[in-house]
Amino acid sequence: MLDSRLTRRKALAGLTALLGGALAATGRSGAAGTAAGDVHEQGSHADTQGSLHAGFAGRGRVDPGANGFDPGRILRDFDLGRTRTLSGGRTLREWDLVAVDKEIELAPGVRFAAWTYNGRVPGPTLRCREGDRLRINFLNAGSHPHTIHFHGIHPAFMDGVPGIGEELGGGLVHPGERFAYEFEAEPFGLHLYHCHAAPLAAHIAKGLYGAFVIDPRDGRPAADELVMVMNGFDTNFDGSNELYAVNTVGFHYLSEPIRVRRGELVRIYLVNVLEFDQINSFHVHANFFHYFPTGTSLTPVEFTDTVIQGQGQRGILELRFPHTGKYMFHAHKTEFAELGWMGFFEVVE
Ligand SMILES: [Cu+2]
Repeated sequence: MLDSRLTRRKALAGLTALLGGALAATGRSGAAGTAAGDVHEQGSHADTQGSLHAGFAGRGRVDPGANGFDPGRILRDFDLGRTRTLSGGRTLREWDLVAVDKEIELAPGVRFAAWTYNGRVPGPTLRCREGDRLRINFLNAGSHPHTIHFHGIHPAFMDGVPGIGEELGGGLVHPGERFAYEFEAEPFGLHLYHCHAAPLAAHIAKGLYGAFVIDPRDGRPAADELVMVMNGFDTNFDGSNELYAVNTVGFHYLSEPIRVRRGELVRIYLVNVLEFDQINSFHVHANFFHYFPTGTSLTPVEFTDTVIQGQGQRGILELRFPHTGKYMFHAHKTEFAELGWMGFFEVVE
């Protein structure tokens, strides 16, 4: 269950200690020392750093089997749905999404009563091609009314907003009810979907969201493609987040770095669904990337190493790593980084 006693500060101290453990386990004790220094400054248990490490080390790691999803796999898990060709040659692409309540583990020992699409947070990364006909069969098997609101271009009654299109079965979908969202895939780019039931912040913060990729008709250049949904969790219902992450599990990519190949094009689909905080950011060390806001143009607008996104903003990053080794990536809002939103790329030959 939720640990209502987990305050933001306690989370910081505990997770920073966890970070130390994770880094020590991968032989990066120098960075762990830096983290311990932060604990020191927060007036926490710096003199018991060793025992804190031992305490968290004893709790082990988040078990992907128990959670039912693995951030290491979510990265490259694109759900293309079921397809068939309609008369006229068009593709109908179809998915089944089920809203279910589910307790998940966000960091070792930190549990959260989430609301999920298909039992995972973020929900499946839905991927299609510009011009496809899309059908999303939604079943609400959760305990509260929900919807699926897609970003993109579509008619009002397919918008997943309470009160709109309810005479046609749309709008709010009550527990036990179904609705099929159907619309064209447009425009190409990187979008998202999320529940739009009220109170909106609560329904999003509980975990009802996912990435939605519409490929251009002619595709994009071949690349190692990664989905990163930047999120956070209010574990004590105080209206602010106690833990930040990419793809839900704090520090996951610190202990299990994302392996990429030297010189290969890496394409990151970066989505910010963070509630309660006004901005989020992504920074990569020792490298620069081309940035395509919302992915709606094939021409990048920026060559940078840091990008800021407000809630609901997203963009595509393209980069190559010229050197092997381990490179950090993290929110450049350092508080978020220290509360879980940091990781490593491990560049190999
Ligand atoms: Cu909802």
